[in-house]
Amino acid sequence: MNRTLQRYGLVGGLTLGLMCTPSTWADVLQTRAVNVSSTSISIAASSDEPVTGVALRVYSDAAGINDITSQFSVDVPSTNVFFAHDIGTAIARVSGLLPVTEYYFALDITTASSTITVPPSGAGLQTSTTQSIDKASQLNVGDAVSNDVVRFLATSPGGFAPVDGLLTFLDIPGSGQNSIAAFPMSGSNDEAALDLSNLFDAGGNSYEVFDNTPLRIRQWRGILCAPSQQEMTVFRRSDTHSELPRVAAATQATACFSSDTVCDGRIDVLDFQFVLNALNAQSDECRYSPQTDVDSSGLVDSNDYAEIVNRLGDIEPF
Ligand SMILES: [Ca+2]
Ligand SMILES: [Ca+2]
Repeated sequence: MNRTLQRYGLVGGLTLGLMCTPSTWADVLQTRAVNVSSTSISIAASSDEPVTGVALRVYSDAAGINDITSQFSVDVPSTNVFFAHDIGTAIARVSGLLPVTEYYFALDITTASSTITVPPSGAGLQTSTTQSIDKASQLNVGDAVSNDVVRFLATSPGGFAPVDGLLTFLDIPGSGQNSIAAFPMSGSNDEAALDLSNLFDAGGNSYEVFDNTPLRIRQWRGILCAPSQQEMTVFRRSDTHSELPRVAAATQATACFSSDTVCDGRIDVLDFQFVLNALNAQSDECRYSPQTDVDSSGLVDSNDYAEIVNRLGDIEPF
């Protein structure tokens, strides 16, 4: 059960955190390796204070002894994203890496009050392994890459106001793949565009996202939410896409059946657990995810349980 819950991100998972509240120092709430290609890896981070500086260090060893940062190009794309550092979200990227190679990372996040290194000294470094092939070369051989681009709105808790700087992640539960991550595009009505063509399978090939595949979308809200509540999770399904033309379509993705809150095609205790985690959350609170409000009443309560209980054991098609 715990393993299954972790798969869907419903209990503590792959996050690194410094939970030392109350504190006059900044806390780096989470880091996550994202947007992994054959030559680059990005590390996303969130802080509970506005970010004034980001430095990424790359190591060849898990102990953090052999610093190889100078061999590569490091930049901080979030510097150019309006409001990102102001709300405590950041992405640092290292390019020029070798394919199929494991690298180790430490991130220095500077705020007005302190500089925090993540992971902290003595803890295992964040690690990620590059993919085996270059996406561009794959495109050149004429393969149809028709996975779509999922657009997702970045709004403040409650969904009332668009917020630049919210960091949106997308992955496929159970695939074991890194998330793809994006900030809202400028001039896009505050939507993040998440290109499913940037998902890779275990062999380093483009991950073919079939129609109706469950997609997990998470958002980091930085200083807008309390540390324990800053990640919001929703689930969607990939839309039907056509193999031709070989151009990805931008889509909002498909909502999941309301009682199937974790969108795995069956109504079971997982769906119940997801709702339980958000019990009593109102739509303007950080704990609230529209996914857990089964009846869309604006409050997560026993009525939402009842919706699930009424369908318990049902499997697709609902
Ligand atoms: Ca389910
Ligand atoms: Ca409700």
